[in-house]
Amino acid sequence: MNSLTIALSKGRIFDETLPLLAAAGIEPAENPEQSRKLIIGTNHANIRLVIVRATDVPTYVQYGAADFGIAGKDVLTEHGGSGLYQPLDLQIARCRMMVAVRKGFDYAAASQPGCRLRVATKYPDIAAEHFADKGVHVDLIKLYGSMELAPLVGLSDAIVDLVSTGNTLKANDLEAVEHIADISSRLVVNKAALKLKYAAIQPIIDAFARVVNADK
Ligand code: PRT
Ligand code: MG
Repeated sequence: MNSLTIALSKGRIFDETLPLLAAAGIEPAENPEQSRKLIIGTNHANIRLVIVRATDVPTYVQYGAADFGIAGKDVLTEHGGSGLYQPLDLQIARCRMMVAVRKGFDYAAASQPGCRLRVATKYPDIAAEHFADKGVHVDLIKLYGSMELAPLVGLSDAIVDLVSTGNTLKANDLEAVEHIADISSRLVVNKAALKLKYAAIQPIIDAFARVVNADK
C-alpha cells in the first residue's frame, strides 16, 4: 500500500477541507488547532497530514515532501505552480483579490496610465501584473500580513489584498476600488507522485470532485 502525505494549512482551508476528506473516507486523528503536532495521522495507517503555512503548501508538494495539498489560487499564482498538477478547483475558501484605498482617496485620478502609485501587498507578482496591464507605474512594498494598516499610516497609497466579507476593510476605513480576480482553493498534486501513486491518489481526487460537482 502506497503511503500518502497531504499538505494542509490550519484555519479556513483545514476546516473547509474536512468534508472533502470525509467524502474520501479520510478522518484526521486530531484537530491541528488543538494540537501542536505538525504531522497528524488519519484513520488510514498509510495516510498522514502535514500542517504547514498556507504559502508553503505549493513548496512542500513541488518537492514531493507531500504528495498533494490544498492551496489558494492567490498562493499558487505567486508560487508559479512549477512541478504541480492543479486538477481541481475545490471552490472552498472563496474570496476576491482587490485593490483597496483609504476612504476618500481619489483612486481614479491616482491610477491613470502614466501615474505612479505606492502599493503594499503580500502578492507582488499579482499586483505587478495588474498594474502593468493598466499602464500604471507602481512601487511595490512587500508585506507579510495586516496589509490594511499600510495606507492608514502612510506606508502606501493602496493595497492589494484578499477580501471576503469586507468587514476588515470597513473596520479600517478602507474601500475596495478594483477587482483583480476571484480566488478559491485548488487541489495541487506532485507530478511524479500522480504517476507513481496513481492508484492511491486518483480515487481521492475523484471523491473530492464528486463533492464539488454535487454543490453546483
Ligand atoms: O495566516 P497566515 O499568515 O499563516 O497565512 P494566510 O493568511 O495565508 O492563511 P489563511 O489561513 O488566513 O488563508 C489561507 C487561504 O484562504 C488564502 O491563501 C486564501 O486563498 C483564502 N482566503 C479566503 C483568505 C480569505 N478568504 C481572507 N479573507 N485569506 C485571507 N483573508 C484575509 C485577508 O487577507 C484580509 O486580511 O482576511 C481579511 C479580510 O477578510 P474579510 O472577511 O474581513 O473581508
Ligand atoms: Mg491569515
